[in-house]
Amino acid sequence: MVKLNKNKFKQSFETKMYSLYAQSIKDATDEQLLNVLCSVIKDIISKKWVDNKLDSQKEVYYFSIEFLLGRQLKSNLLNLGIEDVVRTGLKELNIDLDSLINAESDPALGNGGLGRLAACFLDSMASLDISGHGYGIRYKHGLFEQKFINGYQVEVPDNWLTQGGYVWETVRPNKAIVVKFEGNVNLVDKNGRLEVNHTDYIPVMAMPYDIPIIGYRNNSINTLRLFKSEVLSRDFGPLTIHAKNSYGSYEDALKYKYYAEEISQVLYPNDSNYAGRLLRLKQEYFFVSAGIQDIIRKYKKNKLDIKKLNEKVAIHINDTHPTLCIPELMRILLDEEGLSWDEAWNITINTVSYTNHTIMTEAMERWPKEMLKTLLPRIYMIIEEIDRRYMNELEESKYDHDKIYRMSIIDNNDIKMANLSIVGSHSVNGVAKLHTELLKKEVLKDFYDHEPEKFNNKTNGIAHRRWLISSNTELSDLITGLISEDWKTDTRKLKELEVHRHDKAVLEKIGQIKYNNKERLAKFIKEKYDIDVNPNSIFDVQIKRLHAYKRQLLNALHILHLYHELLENPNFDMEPRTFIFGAKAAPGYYLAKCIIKFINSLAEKINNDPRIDNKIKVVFIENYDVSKAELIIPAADVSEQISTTTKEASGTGNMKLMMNGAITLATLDGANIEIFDQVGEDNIVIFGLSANEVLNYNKFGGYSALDLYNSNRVIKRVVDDLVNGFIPNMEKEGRQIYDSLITYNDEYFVLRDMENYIEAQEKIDRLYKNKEKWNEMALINIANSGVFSSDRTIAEYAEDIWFKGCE
Ligand code: NBG
Repeated sequence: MVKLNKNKFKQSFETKMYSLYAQSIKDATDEQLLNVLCSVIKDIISKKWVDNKLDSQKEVYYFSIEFLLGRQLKSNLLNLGIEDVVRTGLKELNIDLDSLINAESDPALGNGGLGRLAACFLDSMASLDISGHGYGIRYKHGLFEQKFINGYQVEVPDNWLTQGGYVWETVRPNKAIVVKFEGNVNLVDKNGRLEVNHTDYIPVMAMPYDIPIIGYRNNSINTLRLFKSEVLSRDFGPLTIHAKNSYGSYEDALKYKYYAEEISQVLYPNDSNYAGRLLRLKQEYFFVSAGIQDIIRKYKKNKLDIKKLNEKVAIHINDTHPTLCIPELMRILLDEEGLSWDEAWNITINTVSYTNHTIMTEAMERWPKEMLKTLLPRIYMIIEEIDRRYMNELEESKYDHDKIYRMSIIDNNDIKMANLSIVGSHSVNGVAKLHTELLKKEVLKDFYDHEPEKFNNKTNGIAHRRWLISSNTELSDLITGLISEDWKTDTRKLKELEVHRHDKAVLEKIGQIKYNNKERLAKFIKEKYDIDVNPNSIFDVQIKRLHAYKRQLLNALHILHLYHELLENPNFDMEPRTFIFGAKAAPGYYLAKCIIKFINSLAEKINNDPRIDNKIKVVFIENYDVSKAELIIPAADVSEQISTTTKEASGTGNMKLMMNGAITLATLDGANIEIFDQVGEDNIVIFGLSANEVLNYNKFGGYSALDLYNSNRVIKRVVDDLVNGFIPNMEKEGRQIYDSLITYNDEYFVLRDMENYIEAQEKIDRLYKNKEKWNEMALINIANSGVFSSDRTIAEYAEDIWFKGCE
């Protein structure tokens, strides 16, 4: 906890305003005020940030191609424990802290769960006093900004660096690193030692931008280091001599500039299939090479023995995007440190660990051999050698040919990154129990059978500081009032709330807080979209990326069904509902974009139909991002987690919503199963196919969407509406969705789960009618959400993976 004197703070603020902008506070814009405030806070923490760097404990480096940070000001103030002083200090200077909080840009350097998880992990590592740092890319443009025009998603470039920089970052030119692409590699025998000559390569400079990651009231500050790609500066002198053509002509120089700067231009708006090919591969090697070189440089500066690297350093790869960490570390140990293959390999395996985040085959990265060979000639050689040795090992195990081929790292065409990750690391984990079981028994079965000890589960978690303490202050304060402050550092203590489950006053208070949060969201919706929503209606929320397997379509078809019921019978008994969606579709994912258009058209029709007396409202929140999530989640009554069973590796939105007292409506998929285990069947609503049923359909077939359509009146009615003009302005999109369901026998079994889902929704309706009972369910959910704090997850990673065997 930092001590901050109010008057001193005010003084520093004023002085900083003059030194940065040479003007007085009263003439400053919000952006300038924000900059000044962040700069004052950076001054306060700067010494600790440096001190922390001299830490002697083992260091963890978390490599991730995405970090979806969200705004930092509020959470930094919370973690430092100075929000109150800053708020009052600013007030005395006539400045409103909340306006500054909202003026901060929301760095969207990630697509969804995977990137947000990385951000929660950074928060937890700092808060648990683990010296754990992130490496990633400082994309000039993060995830696109989503706009709806006539109900269609339109993508606009994200410009989070509007003022030329980000308020929390510090650039460190003295720590810049050169990353080499392309060129020729020659191996020369130098007195029995192999010397590697890499010539004619293209050097790109990785410029580090550091963001402080502040632990919760523990004086610990870690670093997220993001690299920006730049041309090599003259200061690196001799290296340019090796560079291709030395970029003599003006035209060549421009080409080179483009080549270098393009790498960190834009985040790929896709988390489930790999796109952008060559440029994406460049991005991956760029940040991996810079990060690994950085680690080794720091390690050697401390005069430590390179052969003991794994005792002091843990490298974690977040999905396969940073898998090149493995051959890159090998390259440095072999070519630069002169270790033997076996020594280098041992160190590498013992240093690196890997998390898998999906079983969707389309998301399993593969790189064409030729592409990788041309772009990264030395790395390719090393991967070839890893593969050759691994194949020899497998041959000895007498596995059959097919199995060996499946397990190979390089096949006829491609390099399989998941295989390389498994072979080159000492730990492989899934992100929820079911997901890990599926990895072991299905997707990665060959590897599990071969080396079962490598595999383990680490169920995801969320930073409860951001997702409860900071974004739902009223609820957080109520909890503290009931069970004391200890839950903030040990979320298992939330369980103590359960003694209040029959306390009417407490339940009422929970209901009241939910209502207040709903009112706040309703106000936002009114201001933004001019839609009136009733805070007394059920706020039914589905917020996540738009993907067929997540089945926003199932939700939408159910809304359509309810609408029909109301039209047929105006006295149809139902609690008023507000269906809230937030989702971006990858720009090239046509079906997902059709579903967005469908939901928007449906919303347009329903919201403007006086016949249903405002019983249903549908709101699609534009440009869903971390800040919107912080507004929506505290206001949710129902949390829609309705993916096709087996497809959602874990989910983390499900945990955030539960922790804020929403009731989960779910299939038994991903971490929903663990939520079910925590709260028990009375406090969650479950429906749909089981994992085995889905696996059986996948293996043996037998699913017919057409049969369901023909035999079920309710299904037929809503499916027909996709193409019969009932919902205007979506002819093409409706047809596309119809085909995906019927013509192509939908692989996500939307129609198969439809009836069951309708029943589950009816149950929600019944449950909500009894407010006291509903609030009790909310309380049970909050009380049992403690295990989903990312502090628990990170403690497990630390104990079982990163610090295993350390004293
Ligand atoms: C996502 C899964 C989610 C999971 C997050 C974080 C990818 C590739 N995977 O279910 O779909 O919660 O990872 O683990 O983005």
